[in-house]
This record gives sequence, C-alpha cells and structure tokens, in this order.
Amino acid sequence: MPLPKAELHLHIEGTLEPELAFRLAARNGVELPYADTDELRKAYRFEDLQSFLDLYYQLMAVLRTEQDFEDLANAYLERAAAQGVRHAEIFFDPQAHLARGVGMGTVVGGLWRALGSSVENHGVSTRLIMCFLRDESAESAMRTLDAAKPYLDRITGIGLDSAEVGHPPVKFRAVYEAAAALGLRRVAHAGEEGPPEYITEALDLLGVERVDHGLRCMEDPELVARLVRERIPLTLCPLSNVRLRAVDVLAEHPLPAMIDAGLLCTVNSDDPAYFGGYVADNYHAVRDALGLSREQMRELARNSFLASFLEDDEELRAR
Ligand code: ES4
Ligand code: ZN
Repeated sequence: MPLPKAELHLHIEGTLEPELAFRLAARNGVELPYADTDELRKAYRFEDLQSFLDLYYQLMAVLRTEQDFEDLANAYLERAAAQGVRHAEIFFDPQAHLARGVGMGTVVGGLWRALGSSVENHGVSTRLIMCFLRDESAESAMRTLDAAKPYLDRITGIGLDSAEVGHPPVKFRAVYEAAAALGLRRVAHAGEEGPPEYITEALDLLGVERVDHGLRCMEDPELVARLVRERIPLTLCPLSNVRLRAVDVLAEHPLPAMIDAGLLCTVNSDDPAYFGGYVADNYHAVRDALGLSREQMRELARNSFLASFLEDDEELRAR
C-alpha cells in the first residue's frame, strides 16, 4: 500500500501522456510534428525550464473540447489514486488555452466533469488552482482573472508559473491583490530557476501561503530561517529538478538539508508525463537516492496534508 498523501504541485497539462496526446490529436484532427509516441518520447530531453515549456505548450494543441479536459483529468486522477493520492490541488494554465481559442468555460467545465465526481470515482478530493503565465503581461493575467469570475465556485486559488527568470513576482502584485479581494488562496512558483529574492517578493508582495519549488531558498540562510519561522510550505518536485537541471543528479538534491533545516517540505510530481514519474515515484526516488528514513517519508506525507488547502476536518478524513 502506498503512503496516503496529498499532491500540491501538479500541472494538469503536464499529465498529458504521449498515448493520450496522439489519441486526442486523432479525435480532433490536430497534426503533431512527431511520427508516433516513441518519437515524441525521444523529445523529452530538456536543457532547462524553457526547453521543456516549448514542448509543453506545443502538445497542448490537442486539448480542444470539454471532453478532452475531462479525459485528461480522469487519467491523472486514476494514476494518482493508484499512487496513494487522497487529495490533489491541481494547477491549470488558462492563458495557454485562451490563446488557442479554447474558452475558460471549456477548460474549467471539462476539468470539473472529472473533479466533481473524483471522490466517488477515484477516492481523491480535489481543488483547482488557476495559474498565470509569468512571461505574459500583468494585463493579460488581469483579463484572465476577469474571465474566471463566472467559475470562482470551482476555483480555490491562483498560482504563477512558466518562465521565471526576468519575470519577478512584483509584476503581478495588482493581480494578486485583486484575487485576494475575491477570496482566492495564493501560491506562486518561486526559486525554481529564479533567485531567492523572488521567494521573498512572492511572500511580501503577493501574499502567498505556499511556495512552489522554493529550491533556491537554500542560498539565503535568513530566508530559510523566515520560511521555518512562518511555517511556509514548499512544494518540491525532485524528478522535475533533475530533468530541468536545477540539480545535477538526484543524489545531490538539497531535500535532506531542507528537512534538517526545519523547512515544511512536500514532495510532488509537477509534470509527471514529462519528468519520468508520478508522485509516489518521486517519493521512492528520493528515498532511494537520498536515503530518507521511513519516519522522514511519513513526515513528508503528513506535511502534504498540513500544507493543503483542506479544512481541518476534511484533512483528518483525507489522511
Ligand atoms: C512548470 Cl516545472 C514548471 N515550472 C514553471 N512553470 C511550469 N508550468 C508547467 N510546469
Ligand atoms: Zn510547476
């Protein structure tokens, strides 16, 4: 039995497996620039975040209808359940779809067809977190927030993702203020490729409750002390860090040092179709490469529920 856990850093578009991509391409008459799934898989060698994002945005072209988003989410939830996931807080990137003429209603409606029955069908409770693309303008993010207003009963919070360096959190200050006023929870990717200052900015200017990745906090001991003191959870994604070369090899991942420092660490899969594993695969990989103890593994799983947006009573039921 896999450890019961929550997954808090998961891009639903990053769960698009090659087989499903080809099936949806055929269903929608979309031409992919790869002969077959084997050839596509060979493209999964990344130099950095941007080289991954290029492929990630390209493959999304196959997602067109509500049914596509429902199928995508159901495929993820089924795999997640098999890996011990009891609760998933799922990112989606509406701007990447709106830019292709796929509306907010199609995206949220389709995802919700899977998420709305996930407890019954998969035993997994869910939340939806809408991410803004930080390499797009703040005005575009604000328009996206506006477009989401009819769907806020299904959206728990907002996040910030895509190309980090050169797009500091401050750029989205007004958007985050507007989202907070709408009662939305706030998270942001920070310190994946970007410097520790971006983590501080995300906390101070965006009011985030959780930091996605946050890896580079380790370069700033005062920031680490603050994250520990304020119990700010970090959603780490070890296999992603290796594939996108944030760390050279898993054996050199700072997770053990981060746990020792007293940081509230969680382990997540990020874009599992691209990075070689779902969340339990990430747990097993860090255990094997870093020699984590059984108690440390249990603590990571416990942290995932503590760091979730579940209410106390829901949290106890989920774990
Ligand atoms: C992402 Cl690994 C990662 N980092 C930033 N943005 C993303 N979007 C999807 N995966
Ligand atoms: Zn991510």
